[in-house]
Amino acid sequence: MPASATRFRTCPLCEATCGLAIEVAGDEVVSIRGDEEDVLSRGFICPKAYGLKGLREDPDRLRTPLVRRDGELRPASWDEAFGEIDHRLPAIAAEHGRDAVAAYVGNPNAHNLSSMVYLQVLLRALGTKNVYSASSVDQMPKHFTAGHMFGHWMTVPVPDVDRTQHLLILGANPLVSNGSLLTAPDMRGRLRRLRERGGKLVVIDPRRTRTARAADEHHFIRPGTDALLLFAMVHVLFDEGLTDLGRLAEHTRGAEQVRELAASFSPEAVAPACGIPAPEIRRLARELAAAERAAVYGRIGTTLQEFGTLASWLVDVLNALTGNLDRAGGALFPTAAAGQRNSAGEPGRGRGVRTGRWRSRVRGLPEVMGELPGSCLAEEIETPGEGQVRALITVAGNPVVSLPDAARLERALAGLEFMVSVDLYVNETTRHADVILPAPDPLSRSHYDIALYQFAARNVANYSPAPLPREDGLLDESEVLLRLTGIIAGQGPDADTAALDDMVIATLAGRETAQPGSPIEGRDAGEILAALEPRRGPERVLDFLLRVGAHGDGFGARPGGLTLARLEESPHGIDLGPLEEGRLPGALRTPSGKVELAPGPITGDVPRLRERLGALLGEAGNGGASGLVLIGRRQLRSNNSWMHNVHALVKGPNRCTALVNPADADRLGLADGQRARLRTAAGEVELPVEVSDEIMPGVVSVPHGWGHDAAGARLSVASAHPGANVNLLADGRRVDAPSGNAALNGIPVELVPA
Ligand SMILES: Nc1nc2c(c(=O)[nH]1)N[C@H]1C(S)=C(S)[C@@H](COP(=O)(O)OP(=O)(O)OC[C@H]3O[C@@H](n4cnc5c(=O)[nH]c(N)nc54)[C@H](O)[C@@H]3O)O[C@H]1N2
Ligand SMILES: Nc1nc2c(c(=O)[nH]1)N[C@H]1C(S)=C(S)[C@@H](COP(=O)(O)OP(=O)(O)OC[C@H]3O[C@@H](n4cnc5c(=O)[nH]c(N)nc54)[C@H](O)[C@@H]3O)O[C@H]1N2
Ligand code: SF4
Ligand SMILES: [Mo]
Repeated sequence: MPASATRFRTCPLCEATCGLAIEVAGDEVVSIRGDEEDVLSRGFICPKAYGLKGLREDPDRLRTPLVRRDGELRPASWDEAFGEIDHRLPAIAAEHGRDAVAAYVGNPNAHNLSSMVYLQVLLRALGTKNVYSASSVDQMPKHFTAGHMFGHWMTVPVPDVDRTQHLLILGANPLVSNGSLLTAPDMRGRLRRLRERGGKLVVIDPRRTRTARAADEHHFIRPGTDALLLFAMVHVLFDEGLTDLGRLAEHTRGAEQVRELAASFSPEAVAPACGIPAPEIRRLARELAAAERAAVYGRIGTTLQEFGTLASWLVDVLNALTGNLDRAGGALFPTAAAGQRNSAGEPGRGRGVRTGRWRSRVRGLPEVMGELPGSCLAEEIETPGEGQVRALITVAGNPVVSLPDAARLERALAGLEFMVSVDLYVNETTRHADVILPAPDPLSRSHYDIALYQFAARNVANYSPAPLPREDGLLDESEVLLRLTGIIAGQGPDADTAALDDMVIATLAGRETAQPGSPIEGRDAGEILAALEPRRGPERVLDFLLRVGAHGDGFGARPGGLTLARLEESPHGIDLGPLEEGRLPGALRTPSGKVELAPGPITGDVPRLRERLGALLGEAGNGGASGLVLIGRRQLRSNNSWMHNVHALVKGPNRCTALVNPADADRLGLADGQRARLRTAAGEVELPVEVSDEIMPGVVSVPHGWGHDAAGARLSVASAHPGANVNLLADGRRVDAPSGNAALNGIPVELVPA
């Protein structure tokens, strides 16, 4: 038995970025605990962390490339795999144009340093309009509203949970999800401390979730009506003279327009549609306004729905109108140490954002943030004509389970001319690939959370080297992505990836030295590159990003500032302090130099909301033929679709159930545990019913990420607990109009005994 050692590593599984203390012996994981000294998580972890051991040891996890031969995915060498890609992919782009090759990039890329750095390089080389990602089945409305209100997609306000006295949460369950667009490990502890210091927690959710149970107050809301509720709260603020923009008044435009727009959404007008009585709505608004420091926070329930943009906008409008935006204890803008693109350039003003620079070919949905909505992917593959998608690259994504129109997407993938996937597994999606390139397991790669620290409730920086060696035969994902880039750039399967890597850093350094306001503005790029020696790969880029970042040493300009070397000496991370208030107007990049409270691309969707309000009020019941609407939920031991092959995380009772209120169960003749069929025009699934009054009458909740019974997938553990793919029920035409984000919550469904 080799001697054991403890290695510290940030958990890459969710947005909480907890510090892990991993005891290793040789190449083996002995145990995984929380790192008590981690500057952000202080020892907190959830049960998923231990799943990293199972993931490392999983015999189903890919350890060699696979290439399809005679219809079958067979083990192959890297040379064969890249050779096959080189043989087939560039030819498709050459014959049919660049847009014929699409890319879908999934959620785990956000937790992967190599992909954060090199995926953009690959996508740029592809030069296709058909870029898709998990963002459009997730947080795109947040980017859309941040972009139009503050001038940059990433300028998303984060609730200051550690200092607020009043937190209003809509459509989020951080006690289970561990927070999203809110990197704050141990939300249970943080929310408990909020209440201990006399603060109040209010939760608005169609389900009495764990978070709702830990709150002072919980209200059921009819799915998809958050924008109505929030509008009514805005209405009350104006109606009762409770608005107070405070310091931001002179840096804000459009408040008057917001008042006019809110005029028709009185609490009395929206109450019957939302299911929350008008006096309660008035009280919610008054208490928010009266609180000394308050924050409104909305997540998946408010974004993955038909009015995601309006709901996300109104969350920030409420924060602004109550004087809580950019104020300690309110909603603040983090100052991430690396890669914070929203604070580049001259402070206070900028070019703002543009959407719709191109449109999807079939449905004409606008591009947002350089990508098209995932809801369009199936039709872009299936619909013949110029610009049809004929080849697809997926990196760390499982669109067959994550996107709407799952059945149609399966058919579409099966009909592609060529498909390449970079993944850990042969799963529901990658089983359609012609070549699968394996990624190393998370514990054999280094980590720095470039993405999630942009949304952290405290400014921190933490780098961890790989705790364990990479298994023989696997490549770092940076190498995989650069070789793919080489192929696409016409350099063949053996491109000089070291030279490509040199180009990546030289480009970054060149751009930064030309950037007004940068700490290295006007410096010689060659001198900067020399200072990064002898680092290579993702670490070289990370060192660069840290040093030019807000807390960096500016390559000598700010002695004592952050460098990667300093982080290497700090295995538990470096605490950079609480979020700062007063970042506005400096952090703004709008052309006006103001916070735009009523941007046209957002307010243009208000008439659609008004129409919906009319329809809801006119309707006798709600939902589909059974009077039901479908929503999702997350579960502690799941991670979207991909940790279900780890036995420790899936053992026990079937979790993929339909939660139904007793009143609905009675009405439909369903008993707890009975199997039932959920049906929409898009598809049908069968699953057991769980009867509980924690779910609002008229609503049924089913978790996503299941449905692991696909032929040809290689998931021996998951296939024994398959569950059903809830996105078989989702119609891809239901989207949030402005952002194109899918509306996977609030789907009218029919529920019948099986
Ligand atoms: N354990 C675990 N943690 C995860 C994940 C996981 O799969 N498992 N996934 C990670 C990812 S990718 C993300 S994006 C985050 C998401 O993090 P959260 O947003 O906190 O995720 P959910 O638990 O899905 O919470 C969404 C809540 O919205 C409610 N809801 C549904 N429709 C509506 C509506 O119309 N209005 C309102 N007000 N509420 C509604 C649901 O009942 C649910 O309680 O979680 C991350 N963390
Ligand atoms: N109905 C419904 N649908 C939803 C949601 C919902 O709430 N309801 N939530 C949506 C949300 S918020 C999200 S984020 C999406 C997630 O959607 P996706 O990102 O498409 O799916 P994941 O389940 O996260 O799958 C990730 C894939 O990455 C692979 N992987 C993991 N780590 C690595 C790695 O380091 N490298 C590589 N190359 N591969 C890796 C896994 O094996 C898996 O195949 O699902 C969305 N879909
Ligand atoms: S909460 Fe998220 S980051 Fe923390 S241990 Fe669990 S999965 Fe990992
Ligand atoms: Mo997500």
